[in-house]
Amino acid sequence: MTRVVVLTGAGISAESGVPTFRDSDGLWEGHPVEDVATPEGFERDPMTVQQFYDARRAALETVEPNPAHYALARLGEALGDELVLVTQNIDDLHERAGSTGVVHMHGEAYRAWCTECDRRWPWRTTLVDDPACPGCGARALRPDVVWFGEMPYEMNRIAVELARADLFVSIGTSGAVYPAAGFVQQARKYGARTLELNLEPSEGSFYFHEARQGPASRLVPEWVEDLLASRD
Ligand code: BJW
Repeated sequence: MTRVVVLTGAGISAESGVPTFRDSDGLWEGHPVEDVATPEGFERDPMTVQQFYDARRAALETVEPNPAHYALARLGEALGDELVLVTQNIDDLHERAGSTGVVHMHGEAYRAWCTECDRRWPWRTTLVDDPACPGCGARALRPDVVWFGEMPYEMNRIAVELARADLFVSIGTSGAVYPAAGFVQQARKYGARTLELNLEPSEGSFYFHEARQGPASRLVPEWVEDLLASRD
C-alpha cells in the first residue's frame, strides 16, 4: 500500500486560464498582494477586495479543468483513501474534474464567511453589494479564503497525513508561501519520498528527492500513468 499526499498550487490551473499569483511584475492582476490578500487590506478598502474576489469568482465560470486535474481525479479513483489531495487553490477545478474530498487549505471562491455569526455558506454571486448573512442577517460576509496572517484550514489533518505519507508530490506551486512551502520537509522528516512537478524549479526545489520541469498538463498525466502502472 502506498499513501500519497498531493499538494497543488496555482500552476495546475494556469493552463485552464486561471492566472497564477507571482508573475514577473510581482503584482497580482495589477494589485499588490498585501492590498487584496490580508485582513488589513480588507479593513482598509473592503470594496476593492470584494470586487476583486467577485471578479475572480465570475471568471471561474468561464474556465474548465485541464488534463492535470483529470489525471489526479483518475488517481483518486484508483487509490481511494490512500490519496489525500490538498490544494492551495480556491477554484473548484479539482472537483469539476471528479476529485472528491479535496482539502482546500486556503479556502474556496464559492464560499462566504459571516464574521458576525461565524457560519460559512455556499456562495456563487457577488459580495460587493454587502448582502445579508442567510443565517443571522448581519452584513458581515467576506470571501471564505485564507489571507496572509490567518491560519490555513485543516492543518492538523494535513500534518497527520504528511506523517503517514509514503510519497509527497507538489504540483504547480512556487514554494513562496508557508506553511504549504514547508510540507516537503515535514513529509521527508517522516520518511516519505518527495517529488516536485513544476514549470520551473520552485524556491524549495532542492528539498525534493526529485524535481521534474514542464507544464502540469503533461507532467501530471505522465506521473499518474507511471504510478498506476507500477501498482499493476
Ligand atoms: C506551472 C504552470 C504550469 C505556472 N504547469 N507549473 C517569513 C518566513 C516564513 C513565513 C512567513 C514569513 N512572514 C510571514 C510568513 C507567513 C506567511 C507567508 O508564507 N508569507 C510569505 C510571503 C513569506 N503565511 C501566512 O501568513 C499563512 N498563515 C500562516 O502562516 O499562519 C500561521 C501558521 C504557522 C504554522 C502552521 C500553520 C499556520 C497564510 C497564507 C495565506 C496565503 N493566501 C493566498 C491567497 C488565498 C486566497 C486567494 O486565492 O485569493 O494563497 S496568497 C497566494 O499564494 C494564494 C496561493 O494559494 C499562495 C501560493 O501561491 P502558489 O499557488 O504557489 O502560486 P504562485 O503564483 O506563487 O506559483 C505558481 C507556480 O506554478 C510557479 O512556480 C510557476 O512556475 C508554476 N507554473 N504555470 C506547472 N502550466
